Amino acid sequence: MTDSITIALSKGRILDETLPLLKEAGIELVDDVKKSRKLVFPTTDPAVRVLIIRATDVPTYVEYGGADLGVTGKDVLMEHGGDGLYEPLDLNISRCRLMTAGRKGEAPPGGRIRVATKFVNLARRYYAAKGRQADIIKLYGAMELAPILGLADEIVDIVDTGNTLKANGLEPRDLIENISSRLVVNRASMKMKHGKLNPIIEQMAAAVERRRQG
Ligand code: PRT
Ligand code: MG
Repeated sequence: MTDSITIALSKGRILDETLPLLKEAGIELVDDVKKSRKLVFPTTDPAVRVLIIRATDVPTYVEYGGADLGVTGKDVLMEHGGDGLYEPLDLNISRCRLMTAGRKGEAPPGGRIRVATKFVNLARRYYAAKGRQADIIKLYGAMELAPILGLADEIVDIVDTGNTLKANGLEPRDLIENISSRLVVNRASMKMKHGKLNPIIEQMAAAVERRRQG
């Protein structure tokens, strides 16, 4: 079906900001996602359906063609590696910073450093690029606990207001990357379904631009 489109959206905080952008591109979900347990949603465009999945699964679905388009955070894309994906549009939503953080008032250790994070690939690349020897410890959540309990010297995590770090006796150290959500496109779909995808991408870009103008 070269003219039907599947869009993979991240559930959670990105979703609320993504749906209005899609609506401005003429794609509106028929059901109330908040009240439904469905994973696949029809839209007002019979040729377009939407998957609502974990943010970390979005690049995988788009890479393997399970979805033609996807929306997820730049942090997730950096961790995934971006293989097989085009990234044509910065949606300028769900902005935050990817940072290192450690115990308040303490300098990072001089030699080998222990780092807890869910972004293991990204962290490995980051410390290697800085010439630091790092042991990366994979956690799936509550990274802020690790330095306090002596599990790690540093964490790599998302920071927005900084309140979560502060509430756990930590402080931000280095900025790794400014993060926002991105539109990603499967490479084969970009060629095969260009006629259907291009207007969606252009209309989403226009919606982002209108917001930038305020
Ligand atoms: O929760 P789940 O494991 O299913 O997935 P997820 O955690 O990836 O989803 P979600 O919805 O929590 O976040 C999805 C995306 O939102 C991330 O990949 C980022 O691109 C983006 N984003 C924007 C954020 C934040 N802001 C944010 N503040 N993601 C997480 N946070 C968390 C952060 O992890 C930390 O615990 O908020 C806390 C820090 O906030 P402050 O304001 O206290 O600094
Ligand atoms: Mg979360």
